[in-house]
Amino acid sequence: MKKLIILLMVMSAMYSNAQQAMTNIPGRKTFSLNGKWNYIIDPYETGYYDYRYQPADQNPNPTSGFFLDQHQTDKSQMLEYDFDKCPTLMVPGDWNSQDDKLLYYEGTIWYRKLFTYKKSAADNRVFIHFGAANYETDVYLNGKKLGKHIGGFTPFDYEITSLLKDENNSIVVKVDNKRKREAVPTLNTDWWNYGGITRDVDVVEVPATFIADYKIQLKKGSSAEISGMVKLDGSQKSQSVKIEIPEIKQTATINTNENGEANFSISVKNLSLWSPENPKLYEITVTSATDKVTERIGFRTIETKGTDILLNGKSVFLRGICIHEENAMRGGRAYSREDAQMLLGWAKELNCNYVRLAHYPHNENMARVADELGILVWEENPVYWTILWDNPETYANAQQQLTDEITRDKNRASVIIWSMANETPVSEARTNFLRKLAEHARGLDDTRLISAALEVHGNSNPNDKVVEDPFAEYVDIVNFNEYVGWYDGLPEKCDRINWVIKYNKPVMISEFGAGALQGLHGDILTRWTEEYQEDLYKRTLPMLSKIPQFRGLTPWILCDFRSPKRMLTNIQDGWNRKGLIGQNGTKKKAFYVLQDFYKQKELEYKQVLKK
Ligand code: GCB
Repeated sequence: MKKLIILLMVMSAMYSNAQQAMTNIPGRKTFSLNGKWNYIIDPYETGYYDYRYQPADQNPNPTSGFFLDQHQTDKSQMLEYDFDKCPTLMVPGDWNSQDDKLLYYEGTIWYRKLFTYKKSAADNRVFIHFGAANYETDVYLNGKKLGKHIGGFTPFDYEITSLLKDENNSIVVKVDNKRKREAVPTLNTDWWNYGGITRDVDVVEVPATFIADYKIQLKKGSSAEISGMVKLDGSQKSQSVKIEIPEIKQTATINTNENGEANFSISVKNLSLWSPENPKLYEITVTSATDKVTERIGFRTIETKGTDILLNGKSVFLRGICIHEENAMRGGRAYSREDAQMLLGWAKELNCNYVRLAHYPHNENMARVADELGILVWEENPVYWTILWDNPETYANAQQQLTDEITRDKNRASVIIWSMANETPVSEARTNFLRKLAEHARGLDDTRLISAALEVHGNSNPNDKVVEDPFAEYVDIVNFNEYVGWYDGLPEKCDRINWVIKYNKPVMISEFGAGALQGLHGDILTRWTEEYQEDLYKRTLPMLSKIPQFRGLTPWILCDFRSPKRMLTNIQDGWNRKGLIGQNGTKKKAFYVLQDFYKQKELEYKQVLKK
């Protein structure tokens, strides 16, 4: 066992020789490296391996490798690349939607950006922070390797204080989005494998000892005590740190230990609790002798009791929708505040109080905008379908991605559920893998709920639908995906379904849906028409309402999204058409069916709140 733990520690270190990314980047002094970066498409990884296929960056004195960003200095020198002459890609942004020839590209691309940055104080420290890059990223500054990061959807940063020059710094980033069997996610997904530096890149300047991380949340089970921790990074680890909530005149003063860490607790009275009806955020400041950060944080409680989900102590029905991290209008990965406002704005229009961010951690703007708009959020680890359950490296990778997601978003009131996985096939190895992940998540954050999108099975009665996945024992909310009427019969089958779900837990439906090409019309039995999809929604909602523990749903999905698995000509053309909103932003008929259902549920909830 001990050996296994050491192995896992070594492996998770491998996945992140970037240190744990610092929290609250928007609250710090940053200099954006977004914009145009020169790029080289390198399918053979010529810029990385020499002709004997040895990695150039493993050589202590490398003479070749694109990361050196060389220029010819005398005529004897032979160079076969020149970043200065290369075209550019926009960062943030996936490469697939920026150049036709990259639409299907899976492999390595080198990015290079030149920048000048002057520190504002001599002993300050400087980091480079990436919101995310998909999937494997090697980062170099001025020819020196900063590290490698694995995982396409989580932030990472590297300290660059000692490598930074007064001017003309060259940052070179090798991004490789080749799919791999042992990776998380694995080879097979129903979404586009967008490559590139898909999120913001910032230079971040902090004091020599800085506030690297903090958790400030209501203590589990309490609405009168805010508790959490603060963590400093730097040489002056033992300091007095103040956590203040000026609006309610509350302060805690604590002393960090020799590791720079301290826990705290503040009693609070008459806190205005965050909820979709009242998305109240308080300004919080954390001040040490050397650093100060500010952030707006909301406070709410979330728990389950029997078959109910209690938000601030009252039973809530989660009116949700699934969302992929794509801007349907522009095509390609979503990344900005504006993208988040558009997607979550549509969810609001549907009368949602909740969204499922599928199938991987979305960019940080989503949870921040959800905090402001009052939308509850499910965040998901990219453990999807059939990953290698028995491979310790795969486990370490999944655990690292989950850790980074929780680290980033643990102060968001909107986030109420950490999801471990989507539609994974039942086996002992799978259940052990997910159970360990769930225990890990609870260890990092006991204030939120754990779930996973499970599958539904049949029995000898053709109309019975059974939920019996053994992982359901370990979750707080049982969620499952079902496609009666699409992959399973015609919509009229919904009228005959019996549910066999024996858990004394809240039950939610994490997916159902049908494909429809926006603008294609016909009768309700003609697949791909808006009428078929509309009829499926009309029959599914009463079918689900028969489940006694039914406490919410997230139909699949808000918008059509790109998927290389969807090849039906003139209908799919590389898009999964289960969106309630089409590729051009136009709503399909089913949108309004769900909107009406949610309006009714919202009215019922307002009655609950009055009690
Ligand atoms: C599912 C998956 C989702 C797919 C969807 C579909 O069950 O969880 O990733 O995109 O079905 O459209 O088939």
